Amino acid sequence: MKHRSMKISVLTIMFSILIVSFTANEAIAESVPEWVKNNALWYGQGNISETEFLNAIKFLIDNGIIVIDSTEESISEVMEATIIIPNGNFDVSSVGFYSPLNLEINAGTTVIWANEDSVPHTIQSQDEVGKVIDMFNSASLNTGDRFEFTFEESGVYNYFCSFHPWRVGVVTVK
Ligand SMILES: [Cu+2]
Repeated sequence: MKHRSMKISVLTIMFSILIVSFTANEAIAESVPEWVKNNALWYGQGNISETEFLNAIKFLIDNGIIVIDSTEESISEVMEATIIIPNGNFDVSSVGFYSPLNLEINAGTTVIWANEDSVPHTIQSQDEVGKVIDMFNSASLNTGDRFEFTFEESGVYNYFCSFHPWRVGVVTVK
C-alpha cells in the first residue's frame, strides 16, 4: 500500500511536467498517442514497470511532443567571424584582398581581423565618403596580431588601412 502511494506521487509529478509543456504548446498536446496515455494509467495502477512508463515519456521527447527548453544553450553560443589580412596585403599591385572582402554577418557578431601579412596594418572605420570615423579603430597590428569589434546594429560598414589606404573592405550586418 505504501509502495503504491509512492508510485502515484511520482505519476503526479510526471503529469505536472506534461501540463507545463502542453500549456506552452497546446497544439502539440493533441498529439500524445493513446498508448502513452494508457501507459500512464497502467503505471499508476501498478500494471506496468517504471521502465515501460519512462520509455513512453522518452517517446514523447524523441518525437518532439515534449519540447525540452534549450534557451540556456543558445544564449551561451558565441557568434564570431574572422577577416584575414593576407600575406601581400600591403602590396598595391598584389591581389592580397581582405578575406572576405565583404563579410556578411548577423547583428551581435564579433568580427576578428587577423594580420597574416609580413608588415603591420591598421583597421579604421570610414563613413560613406571615406572619412575616418570613431567606431572601430585599431592600433597598429603586427604580424599575428588580432583586432576585434562587435557589430550590434545592422548596416554597411566600410573600413581601410591607414598605412595602405588602397586596402578597403566592407562588413555588412543583416
Ligand atoms: Cu595596411
